[in-house]
Amino acid sequence: MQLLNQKGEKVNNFTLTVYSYMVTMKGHHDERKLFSVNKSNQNYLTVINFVMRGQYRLEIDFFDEGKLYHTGIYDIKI
Ligand SMILES: [Cu+2]
Repeated sequence: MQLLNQKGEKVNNFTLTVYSYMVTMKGHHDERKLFSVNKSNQNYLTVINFVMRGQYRLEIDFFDEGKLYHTGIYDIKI
């Protein structure tokens, strides 16, 4: 994932976490992960395990100096 400011420049000063789960099986394969920042290209990286086909939801929290700035909710079907 890339984070861009309003000028289109990459930024890396946020801390990102993701909470992922299957919408119809909440509690069965939930994961909480921290993103790391790749030093060379500033991309935010994490690994999410999709253990079976179905509907997943990713709740990504964006923290700015420890304060929650935004939560993005992303639905994907595998
Ligand atoms: Cu499942």
